[in-house]
Amino acid sequence: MRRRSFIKKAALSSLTTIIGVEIVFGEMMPLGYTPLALQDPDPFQMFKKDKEMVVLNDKPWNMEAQAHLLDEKITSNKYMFIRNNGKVPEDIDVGRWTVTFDGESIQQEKTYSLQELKSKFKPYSYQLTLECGGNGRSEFDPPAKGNQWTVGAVSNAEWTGVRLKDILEDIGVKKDAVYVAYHAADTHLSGDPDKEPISRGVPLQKALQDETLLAYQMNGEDIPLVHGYPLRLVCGGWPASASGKWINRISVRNKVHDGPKMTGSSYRVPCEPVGPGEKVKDEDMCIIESMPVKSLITFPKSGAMIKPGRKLDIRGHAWAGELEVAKIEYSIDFGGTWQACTLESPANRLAWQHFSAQVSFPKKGYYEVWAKATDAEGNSQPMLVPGWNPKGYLNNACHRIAVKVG
Ligand SMILES: Nc1nc2c(c(=O)[nH]1)N[C@H]1C(S)=C(S)[C@@H](COP(=O)(O)O)O[C@H]1N2
Ligand SMILES: [Mo]
Repeated sequence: MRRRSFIKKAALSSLTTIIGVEIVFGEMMPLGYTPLALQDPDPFQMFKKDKEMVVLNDKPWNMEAQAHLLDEKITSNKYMFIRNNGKVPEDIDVGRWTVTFDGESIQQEKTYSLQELKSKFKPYSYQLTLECGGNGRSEFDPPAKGNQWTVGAVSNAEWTGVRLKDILEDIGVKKDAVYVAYHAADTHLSGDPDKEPISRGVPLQKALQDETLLAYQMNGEDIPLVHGYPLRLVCGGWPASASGKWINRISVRNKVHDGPKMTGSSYRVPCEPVGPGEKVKDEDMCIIESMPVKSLITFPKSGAMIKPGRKLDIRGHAWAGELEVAKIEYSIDFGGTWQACTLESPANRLAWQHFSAQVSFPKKGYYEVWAKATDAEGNSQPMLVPGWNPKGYLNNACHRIAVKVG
């Protein structure tokens, strides 16, 4: 008979100390067992996410949607992906939240309370598409380190807040300003209070766009904590890493911002294409700006089955960074021929666009439906994984679903 190995006395007494009361029958606990009281809380419950969301990492928390979960025109919190680089701030006192504007190129340093921002500046609402630069990373070969996002690190929520440009106008920006960077309240995984997990920025022109917001609401409610409560920068159409959560400081810089995750291979790709696995010199890497054209079939779920002779209604969204999507087509013959989908206009600039089509299949059997969007400048999605890069960014390959007719 195999004997269970039980927890050691010393380990049991330290667990008892942490839990604070006697663990009755503690000596019966199997070796290596973590009492539920000490396990991480259920992330689905903690972040109010749907059970079909997929956890990619718990330290820090990272979670993505599946394509069919993103069917809504405006993404609800329960289907919004989570990308954290550090620890979510705790014990936020919203009544005392402030944001300080500083940097070499600010006329004078100024601090606003959240309340002042809300009362002093006019609010605006926009639907904005936020896609993680690493969405689609899991398909690169050789593989790239980092969260193995498939297709679900993208969202299109409605954000409400004040325009960054209105605030910068109020304070005054010096002539030599080139970049606007964020600093936030999340903490580094190492616990080092002097280290920021991430501090990125955008060129001044992007910061001054009408749609660039310091937002305090998402979908008409307070922003959920994990998505940046109580104040978040939103720069639609750019890698979502430019949209800082938990913002408490904005720096107007006289040079390209050099905070954590701005340099090296972070959110940068080779300026010129390189071969898979190639080493790229630092000076040959360029910062990702507008995201490339992409689309997602959100209905039906891959694996759909239909009866012969029946048409299949498909639908989804397409987006193209700073640009509008000009057309979207589908193929049922592995990209041999393409048919047009119906494409809607965006709710506003930088929001994703909805498409739909009615697909007929010639006979019984296995099919794939592929979708391919083209932006206003004529760039189309590649059918398979595009240019390899060290961190696996910008995979905008056509999305595909499997369909069985029979
Ligand atoms: N302060 C802060 N802002 C942040 C991050 C972070 O870790 N800390 N992650 C960034 C990255 S890489 C992405 S993709 C988006 C994810 O936003 P979401 O979690 O609200 O979907 O937030 C960005 N803003
Ligand atoms: Mo990201």
